[in-house]
Amino acid sequence: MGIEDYNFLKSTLEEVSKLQEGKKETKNDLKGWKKSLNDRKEELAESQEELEGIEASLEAASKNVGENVESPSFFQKMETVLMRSERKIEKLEDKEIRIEERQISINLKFGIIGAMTIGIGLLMIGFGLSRGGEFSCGANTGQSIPYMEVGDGEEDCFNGRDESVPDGDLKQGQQYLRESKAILRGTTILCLVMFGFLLPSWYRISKEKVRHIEITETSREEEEGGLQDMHREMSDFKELVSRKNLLSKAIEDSIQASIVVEKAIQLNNEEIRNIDELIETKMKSISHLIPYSEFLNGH
Ligand SMILES: [Ca+2]
Repeated sequence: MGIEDYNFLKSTLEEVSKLQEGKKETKNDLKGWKKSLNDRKEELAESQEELEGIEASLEAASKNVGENVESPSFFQKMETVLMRSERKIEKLEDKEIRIEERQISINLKFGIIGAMTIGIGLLMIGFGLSRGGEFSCGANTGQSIPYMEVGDGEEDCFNGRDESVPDGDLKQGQQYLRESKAILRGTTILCLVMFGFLLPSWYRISKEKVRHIEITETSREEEEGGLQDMHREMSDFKELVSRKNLLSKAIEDSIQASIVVEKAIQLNNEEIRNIDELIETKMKSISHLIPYSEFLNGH
């Protein structure tokens, strides 16, 4: 072998060695790309599975509601329903307040009537007692006794005047006494009748009001519960729809990225093929310098 042949052989072998190194690097790159493609495919499968689940839930919900729960018209309708429910709750609250106010005013009225009855009763009792009056035992004695004790057979005045009054005075005293008793009896009956009427009426009306408040409260609580449920349902739907949109976007992006990765893999494969061809060409160019090279090349 001449020096030129030797130099050519040496430089070609060096080039081949460099090419092989390059091929190794490209193969490493290829491995990386393939792994990335695999990861993306796994991710994609997961996203698609989740998306299918969400779509199934939305479909079931739509069937349940009888309308497409993803449509803006459905959300608008729901908003209207929610607003109506809120207004109803406000109205019920107003009603409760009104009933309570009325109850307070009724209590006040009954209180006033009751107080007036008691007042009138007391006035009448006072009047009745004063009609019963006092009997003067005589201007000079300064003593007086209740009319009831006049002419009862027992001397109550020191001077015994109560048992020796003229018949006319006695009759007058007894007349006073009768009137006094009649007024007291009348007052008692009046008070009994008034309270006999007032108390049951007040009790009945109050009970009715309390019942009204309870009914209003119950329907308000029911309405509030329904409103809460609707709010929860709405936010669930919204969350599902937004998650669905996010997933759809992610899947689209993932598909685009996979296409890019597949392209890179294709390019790497082409590069490896090119390197192989180059190595073969180089080896062929020196094969006449290597004895038994056909065996080394595997021929
Ligand atoms: Ca007497």
